Amino acid sequence: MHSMNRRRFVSQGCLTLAATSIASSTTFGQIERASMIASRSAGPRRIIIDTDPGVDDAFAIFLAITSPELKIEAITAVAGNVPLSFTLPNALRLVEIAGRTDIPVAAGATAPLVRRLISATDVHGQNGFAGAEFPAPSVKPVSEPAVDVLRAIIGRNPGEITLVCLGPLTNIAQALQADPALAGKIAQITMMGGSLSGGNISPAAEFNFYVDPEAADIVFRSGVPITMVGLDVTEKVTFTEKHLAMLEAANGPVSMAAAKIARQEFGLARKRGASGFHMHDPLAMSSLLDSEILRLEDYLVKIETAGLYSAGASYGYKHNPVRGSAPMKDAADVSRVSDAALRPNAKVAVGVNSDRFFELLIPRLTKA
Ligand SMILES: [Ca+2]
Repeated sequence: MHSMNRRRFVSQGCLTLAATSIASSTTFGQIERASMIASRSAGPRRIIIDTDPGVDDAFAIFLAITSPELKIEAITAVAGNVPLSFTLPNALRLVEIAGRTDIPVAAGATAPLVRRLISATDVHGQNGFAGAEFPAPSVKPVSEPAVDVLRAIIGRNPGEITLVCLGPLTNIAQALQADPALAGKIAQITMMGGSLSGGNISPAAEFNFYVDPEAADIVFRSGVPITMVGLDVTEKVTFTEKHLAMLEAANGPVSMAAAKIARQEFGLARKRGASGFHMHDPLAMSSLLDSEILRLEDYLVKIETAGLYSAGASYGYKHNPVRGSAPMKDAADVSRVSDAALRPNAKVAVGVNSDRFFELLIPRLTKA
């Protein structure tokens, strides 16, 4: 009996060893990850929010803070909608408003990996909150930069941490570049970004991918399981005056701050000729709270990094062949058509129940 147990133990040990060596020899390390995810402990899902607040980022962070299903391990700020000199204090303001100054907030990248920062002040105002003013935060960011915070928390908790990415993916790409083993330790990346149906800042590209296409490319090639919540669904979810009235009827600090930002954003929306504004980031966050809000489909997503007009475009392959652009006559490498089996790298949101989203969002924000 004893010896059988011992033999079983030894053979399991061999299996583990074999699985590990297979994992390290595959591109994506799926086997290693699968075993880690299976061992993810019960309780709230542990997340790090990477963000560029940002009007809709504020709503997403408030939704996360008011959701007991989530435990926010840290918030990392990045340049995007507005420069880091605004997104970092804005992230601090949001945790302070919500009474959650225990959440560490870290400063991330001030610029994309290789490009100049293009921001979105037409949507988010000069200050990121559509001009809504809040006092300077009294809390300070942690001294470690975002990349170190990401590496430390993920490294201490392999297979446990979900990254919720709400801005350009610069911080995440830098962390993956700094530590090649990191990808195998991230449980999942849920991101707002991309589109399979054209862009919003250019005809080709969604804003977050447009700002840092090289970072998006690194993330999509990392092998980390990705949920991509892009314009295909976020442009179908619009915050209107009706929703604002519900927030303004409540008087908690979170609902009042969200209403104040929304009230300002309606002013900018009218200038753009819109009657409301899209709930891009909170929709991505909501996918971790209610699996019925979004319909997801598997795709192999490729990011355009080379185009004169199309950098940051995201393309979803569903069938073989995975065909890129035709090669130039003088190109050394003419093998632009892959004959490898199509291997999906993302679940892409292709359908959305907008009512169900607001039935989640509004009650949570008005209770806080
Ligand atoms: Ca954002």
